[in-house]
Amino acid sequence: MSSTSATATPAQQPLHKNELLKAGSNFLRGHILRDLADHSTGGITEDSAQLTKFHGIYAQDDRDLRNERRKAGLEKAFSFMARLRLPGGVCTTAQWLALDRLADECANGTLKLTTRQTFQFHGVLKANLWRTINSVNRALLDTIAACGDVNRNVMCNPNPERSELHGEVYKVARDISTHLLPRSSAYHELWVGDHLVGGGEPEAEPIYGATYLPRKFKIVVAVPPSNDVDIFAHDLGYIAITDASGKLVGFNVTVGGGLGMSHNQLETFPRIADILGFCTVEQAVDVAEKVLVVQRDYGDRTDRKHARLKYTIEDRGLAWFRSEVEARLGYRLGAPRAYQFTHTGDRYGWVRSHDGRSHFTLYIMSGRIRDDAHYALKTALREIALAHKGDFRLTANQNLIIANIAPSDRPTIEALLRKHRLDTANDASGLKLNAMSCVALPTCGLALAESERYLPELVALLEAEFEAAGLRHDEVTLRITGCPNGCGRPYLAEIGFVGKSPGKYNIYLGAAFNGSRLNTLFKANVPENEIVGLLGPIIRRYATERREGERFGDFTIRAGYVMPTSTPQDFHEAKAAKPTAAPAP
Ligand code: SRM
Ligand code: SF4
Repeated sequence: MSSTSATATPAQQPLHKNELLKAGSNFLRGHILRDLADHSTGGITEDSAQLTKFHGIYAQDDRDLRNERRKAGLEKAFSFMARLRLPGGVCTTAQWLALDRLADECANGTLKLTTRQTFQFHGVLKANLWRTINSVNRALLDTIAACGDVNRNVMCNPNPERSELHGEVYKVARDISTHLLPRSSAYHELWVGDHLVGGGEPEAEPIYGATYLPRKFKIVVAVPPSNDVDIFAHDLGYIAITDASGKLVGFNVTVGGGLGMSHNQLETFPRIADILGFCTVEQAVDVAEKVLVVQRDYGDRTDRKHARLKYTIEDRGLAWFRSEVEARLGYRLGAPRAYQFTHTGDRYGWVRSHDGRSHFTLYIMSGRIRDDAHYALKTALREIALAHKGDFRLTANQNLIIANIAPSDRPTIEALLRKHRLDTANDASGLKLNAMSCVALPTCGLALAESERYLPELVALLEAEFEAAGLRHDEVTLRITGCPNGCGRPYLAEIGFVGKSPGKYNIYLGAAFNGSRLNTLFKANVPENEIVGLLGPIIRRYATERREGERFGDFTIRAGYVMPTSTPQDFHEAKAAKPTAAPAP
């Protein structure tokens, strides 16, 4: 496969303006300080908005209020989103309580668990921004490099039931995250202390250089058989390989995954990562650095829509990429080892690890933690954090694990779960428990349609169809996003919805339940009120015609509703093979 923009030589094109901005920013300072001090507006300049991303901060506005404020001659209702760096999604109860308080005091009263195992605050006003970031740091957490053209939060399977193995892979995730942090002291200077750190001597970024990466860079660690981190969607991935005794011996390394695309722009496409080779545990950090450095040097800095590692590999080939990485490593990667993924979802409810500790995984729709009239989730989790002596783990599916509960403490946690009706939160349909959405409206500036706010209705509509077909407890992955950027990883869902315009979605079918195959466009531009009419008959046929153990995504391919994606272009065109034919027995 080759993308059309590969024919243009990046070297002949002018650099993207963000490259000049980064180069001239004095290692990510720019005019952020000046813009924060400007009380004449609730926003910041466009240049500062690009640079604050490297500090984990996004400038946003409330899109629900845009029209009304424009008519009233007011500036947009500006606020900020702040995203934490939380390798492996692990945090303490004290940290939870600090974030819970900050959400009320400085943000919109909610905490958002993301698809990449971390927290976001939404609705932080400019006047509260410094206090928010500073307080996060006082809780011994940070927001460094949570966004921007750098390595982002490193994900890792939370796997509490295999605590020893988790300890080993979690350490690798943390080590990679720490090693790839920007070295600029700008973050601490701006948000943590009130003076220059280290006397303001000239700085250097030994790994990144002054212009950092061409684009964002994402790393994950998966522990088979769970592919909860969706390893094939990320720039760089590590598949944990264990020996017969369950001890970690190394990783299969994956490269070149990524999901973002733009509607109808054939040169943009989601891509499943390739397996590059095998590395030992000791080599993992070095491999991360060298993979990142090759992308730093060869990634496209002229066109941000073509700047992710997936395009570098697509254009130049995996063999070329491997030789560049190995040349920098000074050794060859090993041959990939056998592994098997069975699912991408979380395992809900109670599990117990060998050390006798218990862990409770709780379904949280869209990862949004708030109190409303019917469900005081935020209060409940605060009470649990006050009583809990273990830790919390955020999952890559926007859910939460109350982890490491000692046998003697379990009755207390069980009582709190019961008191707040969280013990029944997991009694949902197989569809709901495997459903995810991105944020979209009103905070996301790129949303073309609703996502988080539409998910409850969408799930209820399709749940009714599955239930009527006798499939209430069947696990089927459903994901929706408000635009094609792919934040809820919709192209890896058996049923994917991608916002096209208000109230209209592209529907994608046919991804593998274990996250190893992308789905394909089934129908474009479907209005909300036509979704059930289109999917209902497929669900009913699945109930009666599926083979033993056949997953919904596999069935939609066998039954001819979609053909598997084999070229990037496939992704943009709906090509049903034989939509009405009965599948072969
Ligand atoms: Fe994302 C941009 C939210 C995971 C691909 N993403 C955004 C922004 C910051 C919008 C913007 O640029 O103005 C969204 C903020 C919305 C808001 O109000 O909070 C946003 N992305 C999210 C989160 C919060 C979705 C969620 O509901 O959980 C996820 C935060 C992850 C984190 O903690 O770091 C989130 N974003 C993802 C993922 C999934 C993943 O990484 O596992 C993807 C697809 C994988 C990938 O990167 O290819 C993803 N986000 C994008 C893209 C497209 C990138 C591309 O290569 O084309 C954008 C747009 C961009 O970067 O220009 C984007
Ligand atoms: Fe926003 Fe699009 Fe990401 Fe959803 S997928 S959060 S609409 S950028």
